[in-house]
Amino acid sequence: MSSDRTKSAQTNPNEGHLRLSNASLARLPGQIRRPSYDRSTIRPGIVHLGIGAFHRAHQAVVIDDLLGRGASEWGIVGASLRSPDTRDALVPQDCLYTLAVRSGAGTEHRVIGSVLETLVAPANPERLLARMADPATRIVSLTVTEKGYCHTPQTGELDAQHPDIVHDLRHPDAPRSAPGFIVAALARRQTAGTTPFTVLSCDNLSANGHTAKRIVTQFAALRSRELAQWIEDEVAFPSTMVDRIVPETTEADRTSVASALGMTDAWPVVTEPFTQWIVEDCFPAGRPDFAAAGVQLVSDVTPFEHMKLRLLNAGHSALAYLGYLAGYETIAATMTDAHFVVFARQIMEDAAPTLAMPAGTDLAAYSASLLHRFSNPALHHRTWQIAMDGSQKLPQRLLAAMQDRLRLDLPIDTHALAVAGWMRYATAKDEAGRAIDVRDPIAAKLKAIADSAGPVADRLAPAMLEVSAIFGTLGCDPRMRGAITQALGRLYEVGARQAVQEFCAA
Ligand code: CS2
Repeated sequence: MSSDRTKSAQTNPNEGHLRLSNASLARLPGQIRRPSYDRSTIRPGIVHLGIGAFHRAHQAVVIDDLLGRGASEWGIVGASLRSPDTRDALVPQDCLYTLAVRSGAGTEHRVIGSVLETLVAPANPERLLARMADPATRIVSLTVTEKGYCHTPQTGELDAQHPDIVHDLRHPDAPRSAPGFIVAALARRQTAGTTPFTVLSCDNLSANGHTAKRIVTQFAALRSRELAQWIEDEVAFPSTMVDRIVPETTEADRTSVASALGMTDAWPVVTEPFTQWIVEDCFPAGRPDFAAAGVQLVSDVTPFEHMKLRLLNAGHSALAYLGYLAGYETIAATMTDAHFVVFARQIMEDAAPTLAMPAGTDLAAYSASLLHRFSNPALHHRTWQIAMDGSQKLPQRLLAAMQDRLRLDLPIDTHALAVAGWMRYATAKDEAGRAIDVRDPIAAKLKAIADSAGPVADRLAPAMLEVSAIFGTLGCDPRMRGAITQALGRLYEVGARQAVQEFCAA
C-alpha cells in the first residue's frame, strides 16, 4: 500500500460549493449509494492505524457493508501516523467519502460511512492511545506500509536501531511508530485488566500476522519481559491477505467525482471492481460477521498471501521498474506493450512452482485475471507509485521466489531482470540521464552505492547485492550474481524496452 498524501489534498477544491457531509447526503443524486444505516447509532469497535486510500477502498468498505447489516458496534476510528492531510480532508465532511469504482465499463460511485472519526497521531498521541486502550476497541487493524513495521525486510525482525523505535523506547506514552502505539495501548490494557484487542495487519508482508506479532513482542521485550510474555500469550495476530488496486487520488479524480456527486469531496478514493480479503479466523476479543460481507475466513492464510505477493505484487513491481525505465507512466500503459505482458506472465509462471496451494487452486486462471486487472484502462496507477519503497518490497515479492527456484535448481533469469530493473531505478537516474525521484527509506544509501560503482553492471550489481537488509545471504549466491549482473548489463546496453523484448524473444 502506498502513501496517498498529496499536496492537493490540503486544498479545498471548489471552495464555496456544496460539500459532502451528513447534512448534504440527502442531496446526492438518487442513484448514488450511501450509508443505509443511521450513522449516529454506530459505535467504534475498530481503531485503524494508517488511514490512507487503501484502507478506505478496502476494509472500510467491508465494514460499511456490515454496518448496513446491523453490526452497529464495529465503526472505525482511523488514525494517521504522520500527516494530518486525511483528517483535514475528512473532518469537514463528517468523515464521509466517495468510493469510485472504475472499469472499462464506467464508474460507480458510492459514499462510505464506516469511518466515524479521524485522528492524527503526532498531533495528539494521547487521544489515539486512549481510543486504543478503550475496552470498546476490540480490533486494531493496520495498513502502515512495509516500512511502518520498523523491521529488517530480509529477516522480519524488529530493527532496534530504527529512529522511531529508539524514540518510542524513550517516550513510551508518546510514541511515533505503529509497534510503539500497539505496545503502549496493550500495556495500558494489561494494567487495567482489560482484554487485549486483536491486531489485524493488512499490509503486504509475508506472514503479516506472524511478522506483526514478532515485531510487537520484540519491542515490548525492550520495555518489559513480563509485558512481552503477556502479549505472546494473550494477543491474537491473525494473518490476512488483502487485495484491491487503489492508485493515488488525482486532481482529475476529485473533479470527476465532484461532477458525479454534484458536490465536493476533498478526498475520494478510486479503485477497481475486484476486491478480496482472506483472514485467519482468530479473534478472541470478537469480530464482526466478516463472512456476511464476502470476507473469506480460513485457518491458514499463508498460501494465499504468498500467491498474491509472488504473482500480483511481484508482477506489479517488475512492471513498475522496467515500465518506468521504458518511459511508461502507468501500469495500464505498460500493459499496452505486448512484450511487457509476456514478461509479467512469465514472472507469475516462474513463481508458481514455489507455491504450495490448496488443491483446486487454479494459478493459471488467477494469473490471467491479474493481467486483466493490470490492463484496466480506467485506472491511472503510476509505475512511480508502485516503485516506491523497493528495499522493503523486494524480499517478499521477488527474492523469496528466487531463493525457492534456486533451491529447486530452476533458472532465475526472469526475476533477475526485474531485480536489475530495480537496481537501475535505484541509481536515481533514468535511461536519458534525468533524475528519478526515488522514494525509499534507504534511497540515499542506494544512491551512494550507485555513485561509487558507476553505471557499470559488473560493479553495480555486486555492490547492490551486498545490501544485506534486502538480500541477506542470497546476495552472495554466485547464481544470483551471475543472472543479475547479466540482466543489468543488458539494461545498460539496450535499455529496458529492448531488454524486455529480447527476453521475450529468447
Ligand atoms: C502495489 C500494491 O503499490 C504497490 O506496491 O503493488 O499496492 C497493490 O496495488 C496492492 O497490493 C493490490 O492489492
